[in-house]
Amino acid sequence: MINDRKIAIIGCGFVGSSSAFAIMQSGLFSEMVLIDVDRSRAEGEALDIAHGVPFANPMKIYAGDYADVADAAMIVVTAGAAQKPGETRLDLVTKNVGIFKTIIPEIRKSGFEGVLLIVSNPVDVLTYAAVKMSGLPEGRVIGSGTVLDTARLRYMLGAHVDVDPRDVHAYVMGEHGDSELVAWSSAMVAGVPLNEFCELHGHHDHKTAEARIAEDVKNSAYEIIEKKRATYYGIAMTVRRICTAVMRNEKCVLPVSSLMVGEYGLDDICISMPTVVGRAGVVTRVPVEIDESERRQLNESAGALRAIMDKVDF
Ligand code: 6V0
Repeated sequence: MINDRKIAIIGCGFVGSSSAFAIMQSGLFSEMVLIDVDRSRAEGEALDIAHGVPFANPMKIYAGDYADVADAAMIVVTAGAAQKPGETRLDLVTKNVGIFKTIIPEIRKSGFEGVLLIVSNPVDVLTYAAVKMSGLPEGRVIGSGTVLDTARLRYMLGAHVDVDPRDVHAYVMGEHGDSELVAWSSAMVAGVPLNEFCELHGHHDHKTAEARIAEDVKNSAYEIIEKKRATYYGIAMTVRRICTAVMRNEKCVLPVSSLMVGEYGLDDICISMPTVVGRAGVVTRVPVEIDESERRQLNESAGALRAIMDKVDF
């Protein structure tokens, strides 16, 4: 039996604890279990966050283990090492797939039947690993994908044209990482094509602005990590947004990462594209129009992911 008021978070570092804090304030759940190999860390975070409950919504928050996740409606996985200086992406993948081999089978054994949200990096490869190891229907395993990158894009575009980012409709697609792309050809502000809107605001050099903004979006994480060692508030709000879409069956469009089944000619790979997200996880995908050059970039992005996945033993 699924308890619709319960969520579990696995991994209570910067990202897991910030996500727990954002979720506590959301009012979406009345029970939250925190799990970490460092039990004391999970206990400390649970206590600290619980002490904010009197200012928010009644909620039980505690450190637990895998026996506690069986009836959760959602599990968010943020466990894993972050990339260290000098470490290759492949080293990180191998390390974090190894960590997933200790986590996902435990989730499977518990009989969990809810929606599994993967946040740990490299998120596309780990979402694929979770699809393979969890035994859950593929639509119930989603990665946070490029939802955060898309938020960064909308924030920057909103500033560029002086409009509320919520009225900017533009997506980052592909890998959450260096090969991601912006679907500029479908970008709109309130139904007006982005370039036309820019013209109205005196911006005429579209190509230069697009290249600069796409680069700034891509480099956001590097810049934040360089300045404060980790990124966690933006991703915490991203986790809260995805949980809201699922638990309220919103059927809103978010570019989560999920298993492709022929979309844009892609198969057997987890990658981000605009997706209708609801109580069942992936409801349907939205194949937004992309032009020739964006399609080439998407294929290159999938190719870059495939090259890494081919070297990993799932
Ligand atoms: P962190 O602060 O080192 O926290 C990781 C936590 O995972 C620690 O508390 C560990 O004890 C715990 N952990 C490790 N192994 C296990 C295990 N087997 N079971 C349970 N817990 C375990 O890292 P941080 O929180 O900064 O980042 C976590 C992950 O999120 C990393 O892989 C990041 O790269 C990734 N991010 C993903 C983002 C996205 O957009 N998808 C954004 C930011 C970070």
